[in-house]
This record gives sequence, structure tokens and C-alpha cells, in this order.
Amino acid sequence: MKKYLLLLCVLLVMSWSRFLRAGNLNVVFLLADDLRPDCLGVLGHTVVKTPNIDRLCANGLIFRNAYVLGSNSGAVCTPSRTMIMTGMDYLRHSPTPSTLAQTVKAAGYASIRSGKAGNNPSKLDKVFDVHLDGKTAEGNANNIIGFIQEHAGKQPLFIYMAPHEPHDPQFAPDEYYRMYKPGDIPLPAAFLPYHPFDNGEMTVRDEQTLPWPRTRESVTGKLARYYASITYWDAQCGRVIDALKAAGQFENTVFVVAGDNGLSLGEHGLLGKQNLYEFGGMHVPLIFVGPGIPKGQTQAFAYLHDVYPTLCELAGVAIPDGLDATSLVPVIEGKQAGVHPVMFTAYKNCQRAIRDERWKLIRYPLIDKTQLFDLQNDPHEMNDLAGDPMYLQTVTQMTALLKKAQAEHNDNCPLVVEDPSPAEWTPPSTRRTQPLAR
Ligand SMILES: [Ca+2]
Repeated sequence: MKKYLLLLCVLLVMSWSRFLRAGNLNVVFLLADDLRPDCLGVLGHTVVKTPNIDRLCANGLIFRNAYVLGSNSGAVCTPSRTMIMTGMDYLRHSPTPSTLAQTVKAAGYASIRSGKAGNNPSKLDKVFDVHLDGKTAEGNANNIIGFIQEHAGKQPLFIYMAPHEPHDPQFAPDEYYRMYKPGDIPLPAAFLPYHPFDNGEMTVRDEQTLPWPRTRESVTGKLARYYASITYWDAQCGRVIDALKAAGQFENTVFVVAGDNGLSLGEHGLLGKQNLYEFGGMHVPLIFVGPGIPKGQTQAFAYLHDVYPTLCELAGVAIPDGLDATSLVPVIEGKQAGVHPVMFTAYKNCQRAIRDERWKLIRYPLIDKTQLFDLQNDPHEMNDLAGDPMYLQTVTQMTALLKKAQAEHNDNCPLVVEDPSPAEWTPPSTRRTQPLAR
């Protein structure tokens, strides 16, 4: 009898310590707005300065191939952030069983979202215990630091910092603008003055933030502001990290650093996120840091909204049944090389793409055009192989994979239309030099 009582006590202590560990991990989600998948020092960028994120992520796991699934609107931020919060694919249109904020709240977390308002349905923001728009990265950091000081140690914290930066107009105080000289900044690898054909979204808002043709001066000027805004954002992330350290909460916190979508900034003659190039709209930075997370890099494919179940699993919170997103923890723990065999991305009804480890196919149904790139030898997609008879079989295979992915994602966008438009396009004559309003 004594033996059984002892066993019972041991079991109780074990489950209690498990509960404590699970319940005590804070979650800090640092989501930048329009941060490219290469624009952090820790990702190998040679110009932009991000010392705080670099220090944090030096011990983290970098997902090199993370993507937003796609967008049904030019404002890619909105479906992206909605997918993050719901864990659901935007193409399926099914309701979420529970939002990320609802899930952590039910698990006993104190939660704050401080960031750009109106970037996702406000009903998703209202679930957070505190939801604020701090207007700038500094204002948002201030909100979050106050929240840490008030709640740290009393409840586990869920912090979602989602400021406006570095989205145009690429805000930063002057001291940051002074750090970057356009003349010192190299042009993007795939720079072109014009995009060579009509991708279905040539004159959307983002594309009008510089005149045509794109020039060295205009693009490097924009890049200088963009890098300044990133460095400013990084400094504010550093203040939040310091506040966690001061509160004794840094060691038991899981961090995720990510961007809500990519940005072209001169690649292929484009500026915005309304395209499916690798250095375009959907490819994003994604890094996890925290207890039990190994240091290194993975080429495993990830969807940005996989962050939802992944954070739950890392923090010890039960993942709700019925999410479309997939936990990346098997990759993080080294138990699986990947959870998505290929990566499918979509933009409105004018662009679809599929990639595997080597090949990338982009289909433009409205102009009956296909591109094929060998990403191993041409990571910036400068050499379209689709018209080369040598690659006919690869185009056929990748198109079959694209159709299969469409079926899996409940995507009914036709890949062939009856009366395709001409691929040629002429830039408008507007000479807009000032950034448009946000
Ligand atoms: Ca965005």
C-alpha cells in the first residue's frame, strides 16, 4: 500500500512539474511588416544592420524556405495575418475552430497585441487581453514593455508585436536614415527597369511608389529608407528583449521572428508583394528561438501560418483540432526533414506557383504564360527555362504538381483561360515620386 502511495506521489509530482513547465513558457512573436526573407544580418545580409535580432537569433533555427500561402487581394498583409491568427488556409474559406489568441487565453496566458491596426479583421485583435496600436515601432515597444512589467511572473505571457515597419513609407527617426547612403547600396540581383510582361498586377499601389523606368537612384534610395526602417524596428525589438531579461523572463520564452510577406524592391522591375518570385511577395523570414530549439538552418518548406500550431506545441499548449496549418515541431526536433513535400503559392486569379527543392514553376493564366526556374543554379530567377525544349518534361511534371496542390488547397483558379490577354504592357505615364499614403 505504501509503495502505491509513493508511486502515486511521484506521478503527481511529475505531472505537476510538466504542467508548470508547459504553463510557464512565454511566447513572443516579433512580426515585421513587409520584411524580405534576406533582410536580417543573421540571414547573411551584408548591408542592413540588425544587431538585436542577430544576437537573439544566433541561437535559433532559421527556416530558409518559409512562405505565405497567398493572397486574394493586393493587400497581402491582410490574408497573411488572418491566416497566422486563424491557422486556416485563405483558399478553403472554412472558419477556424479557435484563433491563436483564443487558444492561449484558454491556456491561461495574459496576452497583448500591439501593432498596426486594420491589418486583419479587428474581431481577431479584440480577443487579446490588451490590443493597441502604438503607431510606431517605439510606441508598440512601449506598450509591450509596460505589459511585461505589469504581468511578468504572474501569468505566462503571449506577446504579439506587429508594428508598421518597415512597410512604406519606411518610417524611422532621422538618425537611422543617416546610417544608409543610397550610393553605397548595391542594386538587387535581379534588378530590371521594367517587368518584362503583364503579370496581372502591374500598376497596383505598391508598384506606383516609384516611377517607371526603375532606376539605380530611385531603387537604392528606397532601399536606404527600407534598411533604416528595419534597423529602427530592430532597436525596438531589442528594448522588448531587454525588458524580458530585466523581468527574469528571457530564459523561459519562445521567440518567433517573421515577416508577414516579402517585397520585391526593384527585383524584376517590381517593387511590391503582388507577385510570386522568390524575392517577391510570398517568401518570408521565419526564425524560432527558445528552450529546446536547436541552433542552425533548415531548408524544410514552411507556411507562415504553421507558426500557430508550432508555437502551441513549443509552449506546451494543446493544438485545437481542425486547423489547416501544420506544426513544424517535427522539423525543429530533427525527427522529420520536412512536413510539406512541395510549396504552393497563389496570388488572386492571375498567378500560381509551385516549387520543390530544385524547380520553380510560375503560371500566369490570364496571359497564357509559364516560367520555369532552376533554383539551385538560378536562385534569383533570372533565366526562364520554360521555352527550352530540353525542359519540356520538367514543365509538364511541375504543372502536374501544381494541379495536385490546387486540388489539395481547394483552389479552383483555372490555369488556362479561354481568351488570354496579350503579355505586353505599357507603363502609365504618371511620374509619382512621393510615396503614397499607407
Ligand atoms: Ca505586410
